[in-house]
Amino acid sequence: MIRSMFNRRRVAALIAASGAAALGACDQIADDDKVARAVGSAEVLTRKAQRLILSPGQLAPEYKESEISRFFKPNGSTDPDSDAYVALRDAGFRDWKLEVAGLVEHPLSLSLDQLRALPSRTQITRHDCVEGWSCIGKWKGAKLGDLLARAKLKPQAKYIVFHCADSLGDAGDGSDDYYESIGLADAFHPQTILAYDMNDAPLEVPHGAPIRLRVERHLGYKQAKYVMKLEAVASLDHLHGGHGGYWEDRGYEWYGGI
Ligand SMILES: Nc1nc2c(c(=O)[nH]1)N[C@H]1C(S)=C(S)[C@@H](COP(=O)(O)O)O[C@H]1N2
Ligand SMILES: [Mo]
Repeated sequence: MIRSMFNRRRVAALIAASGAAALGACDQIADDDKVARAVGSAEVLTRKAQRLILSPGQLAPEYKESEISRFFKPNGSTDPDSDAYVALRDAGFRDWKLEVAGLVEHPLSLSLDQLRALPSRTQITRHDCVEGWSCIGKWKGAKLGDLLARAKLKPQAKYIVFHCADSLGDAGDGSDDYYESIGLADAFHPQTILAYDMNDAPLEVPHGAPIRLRVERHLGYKQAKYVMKLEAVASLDHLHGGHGGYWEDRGYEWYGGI
């Protein structure tokens, strides 16, 4: 029963998931109607079903160099226009710092060079957007678990929040700023990285420069771009709409697992 629920959602969200066929370019994998139904599916059951089938440390599939998409579709924000971001970008992110704050013993402020000096991981994975396309890309970045171990989470910390430099509307009051969040199992998962390289080159602006999250067992909207600040929190209730992410506040599941 649980297995069939799991399969139904998986099939609806990711028509091509089991095939793992080589994708030369971004492939259309699901039509909008199926995606809409998947987004409305029972999140709690999905999460339980996934736990039964996937062990907590299970890796997302990784691909060969030859399977990397020739074109990786940029989506959502592709060119943040806030004065602060534009100034950082125009200076080649020399003055950019990642803040690590909230429920940590040692708040950090790390330059790109310092982030590059941390333990890293490189992985070729498939990005699945709920809009119905997938692309395969190669990512290199700092292992989030190692970084959090340095900052040392306080015992009350339950979630890591990713605050981004962009907003998707023009409210101008911060209410449409992009943000995301993950639980600690995902934060310490070996494939969870703050990626600064994509396909062996520094991450470009359309894909989230200078760093973006890769949390590989999750859908595209969890892969926060333009990450400026990490915040360890005990609850998501007080942030923006209270559902743990920009799209979650607009109806998507918090646990965008695949
Ligand atoms: N900061 C930020 N992160 C974001 C988004 C965004 O609009 N802003 N869009 C999300 C969505 S829906 C997808 S599919 C991916 C797109 O990543 P890409 O531009 O590298 O393809 O980024 C995700 N992360
Ligand atoms: Mo997406």
